[in-house]
Amino acid sequence: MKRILAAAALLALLLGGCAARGEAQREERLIRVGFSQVGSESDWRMANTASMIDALSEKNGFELLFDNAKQHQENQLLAIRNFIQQDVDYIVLAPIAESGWDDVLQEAKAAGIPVIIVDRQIAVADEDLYTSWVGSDFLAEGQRAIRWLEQTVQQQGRLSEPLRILHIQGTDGATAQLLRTKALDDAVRTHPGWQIVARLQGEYTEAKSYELVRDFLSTGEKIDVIYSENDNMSFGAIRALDEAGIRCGTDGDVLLISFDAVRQALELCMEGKINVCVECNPLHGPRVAALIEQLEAGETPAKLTYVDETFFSADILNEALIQKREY
Ligand code: GYE
Repeated sequence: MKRILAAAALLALLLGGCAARGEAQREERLIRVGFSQVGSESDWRMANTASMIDALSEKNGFELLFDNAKQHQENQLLAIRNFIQQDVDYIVLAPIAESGWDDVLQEAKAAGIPVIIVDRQIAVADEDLYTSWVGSDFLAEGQRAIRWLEQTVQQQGRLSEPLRILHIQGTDGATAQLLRTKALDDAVRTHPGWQIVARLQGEYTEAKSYELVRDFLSTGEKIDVIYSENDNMSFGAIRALDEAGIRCGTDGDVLLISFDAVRQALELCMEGKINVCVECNPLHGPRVAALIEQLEAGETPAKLTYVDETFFSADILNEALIQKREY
């Protein structure tokens, strides 16, 4: 009996060993990707994370090591160093801000690991420190918002009248912040009546924006426009405005301009609470997967790839259109 048990155990061990080797072989064929994500500060970011996880899945031939940096650059640096130590095949970085990457990307380069940047851009002395970038044209987004504002105030016959603008900014030094801000600054320079009454550092979150807008409104200062650099900060602003009894949107006293065009913002736009949603597309997962496939095939992908985007206002929105969108 003992001998039979021992033989069975040996067989199980052998079979187990074979299965483990089989799995290892299968896994060896997976492309190992370390992805350092900024955080989970917004609906846009959640949609971006979902898209990356979905595209870089095992069924698509990838093993994804995902790290959420919770909006801290130090965490991103740690994550990248960890990926280097684990000798991944590719590092994908969604950088919180543009600067501060030279050293860690030198280390990735020395380890021979290609780096792909997604969403915001990086400012490095040596452009060879990354292979490719894919994301949005944030300046064009800002300019789209400004064109909408110019046309709207022109239709209202007040293009050359004073316009008091409350500016809610995203994370300092992020490309999306720098360029959406640049578009507004450029416009303020060319419209003598336009004035930025305050700049609030909303960090792309609803909570921060709500607090700052609430405190700002308590000063009693009047505003005509809110230029909010993402939808979640717009949600916070709407809450603060509601509490202060100030109406925004198509029938209100304050024009609300928002960036991203996530589903909840489009609903609010259709209801007339947000005047315009400037689209920012977060669905970069398949784009990053395609870049990796290109590199695997020995091709050289474009250094910079910009995605196509548009904007939405209440007149063109309907429920069917909103439901058809992926985020
Ligand atoms: O607008 C915001 C997110 O970098 C485009 O980051 C991205 C921005 C997006 O948190 O919602």
